[in-house]
Amino acid sequence: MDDPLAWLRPPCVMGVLNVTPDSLWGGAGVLDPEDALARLDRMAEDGAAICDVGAESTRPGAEPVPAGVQLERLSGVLRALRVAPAPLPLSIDTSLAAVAEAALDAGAVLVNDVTAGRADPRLLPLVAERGAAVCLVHMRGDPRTMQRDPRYADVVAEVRDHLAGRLEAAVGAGVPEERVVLDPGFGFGKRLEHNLALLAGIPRLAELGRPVLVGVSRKSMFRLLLGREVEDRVPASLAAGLAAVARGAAVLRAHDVRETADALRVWAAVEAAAT
Ligand code: HH2
Repeated sequence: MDDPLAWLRPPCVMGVLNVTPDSLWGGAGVLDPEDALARLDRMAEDGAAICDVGAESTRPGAEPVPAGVQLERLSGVLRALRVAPAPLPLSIDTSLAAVAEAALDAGAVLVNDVTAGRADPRLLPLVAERGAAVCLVHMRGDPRTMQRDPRYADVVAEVRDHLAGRLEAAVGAGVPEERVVLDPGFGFGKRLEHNLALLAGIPRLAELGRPVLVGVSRKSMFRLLLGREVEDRVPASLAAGLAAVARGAAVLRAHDVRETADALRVWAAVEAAAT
């Protein structure tokens, strides 16, 4: 495969397409191929650099979804890609090699694994073998347990050390360092104060030398900070995303692609005027 991170021009947007019945926000349910393509077209038009397709909710308390069920949910998207190439690069949000493999077969360039290769030992070798890229995410425990009283002495140092270790594991499995993106995993085993410290600490995470991806879109940290419910969290998501980009984040994972892309364009225009 050509450079699987060629789409990554910081700062840019990773749009979210959840083919799930139970996601945090905007779960599309199972899509038929036509609807899938329409969603992808819209996301490309709205300004996403890549689309992250997921068939398993990883919200706090969610149960793991077996590979067979994930593949069934993805079948419409995968069938659509057999008929027409996707209008933008695709990422697959999964921890299971069998699901990642089907998406890579259909042309995905990135595997977004919230367990950073810990859930399925075959995942990182698969990424290496296929010349794909991988997003390694920090998570405490698993979605069922991660929000049970998470504690850190220094959350930024602990997340950075964990990501450094997972980066080493990926390289050990044969994934070139240049194909790795790192993500501190907002909401994955963190309290509000941890999420805020990680946003502020992005420069220390960027010291690892890899692009930092930030997924704060509509997360419950905004209920804790502002009292806003999920349907009312767009302004908060944009503000947190811009704060992250101002500190060096390269990619914003977002449900609201148009709004996020607009915010980034304004930010980039101001940056350009300043130099
Ligand atoms: N957050 C979610 C899912 N995948 N991947 C990365 N790299 N970073 C994230 O922060 C991240 C992620 C959870 O959000 P969402 O997909 O909207 O919800 P759900 O897991 O319920 O489908």
